[in-house]
Amino acid sequence: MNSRWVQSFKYLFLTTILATSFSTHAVITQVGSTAGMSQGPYALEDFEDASFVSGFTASASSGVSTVSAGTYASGGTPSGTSGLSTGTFPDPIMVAFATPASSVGMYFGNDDTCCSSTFTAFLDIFDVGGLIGTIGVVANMNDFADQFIGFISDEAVTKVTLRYGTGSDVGLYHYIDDLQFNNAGTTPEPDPIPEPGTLGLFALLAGVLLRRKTY
Ligand SMILES: [Ca+2]
Ligand SMILES: [Ca+2]
Repeated sequence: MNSRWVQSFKYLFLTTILATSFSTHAVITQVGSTAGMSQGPYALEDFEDASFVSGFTASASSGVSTVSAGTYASGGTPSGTSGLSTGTFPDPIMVAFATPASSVGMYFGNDDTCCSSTFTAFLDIFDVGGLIGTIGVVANMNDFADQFIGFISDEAVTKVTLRYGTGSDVGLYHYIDDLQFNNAGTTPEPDPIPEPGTLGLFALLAGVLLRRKTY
């Protein structure tokens, strides 16, 4: 085997490794408002009563319940007069889906300066195999549930967990409202976006063509 083919083989090997390793990653795109939730239709739960829409289960280690937006979020609410919080604090809220979703979002609040100077609200995103991504929003610390955290994904998501900071280092009740989620099985995939795996293949082909021209 001459040196040209040895070099080509090395290049092919490395590019294939890169393409394979990157192409398994989920493409999760964070959206900043409900307007960016483009994989509808969505189910919406406004937590105005204890009878929730079907398709999800909310839980926390200390339990969850609907609570007063006036008490927990100084009345700053995206809907009605109540939201969802936990039995004790701090305690992250997990939302699991009966049928996998590819897009989930919610408002969060109780970002009260009483008990924290600043924190980031994180949403951990899981599929059947475990954690596939995390998105975050820096809280504006006005107590209101006036910030949205959400995403669209190219992978089916089985559950999400909302946590303030690490989930245990912010002395506040986690509080959410207007949870929305879709059904990954009946919604179209997002517009095709070149994935790193695809880019790697292009790089490989470009490299081969360049080499052919060079020699
Ligand atoms: Ca509400
Ligand atoms: Ca706020």
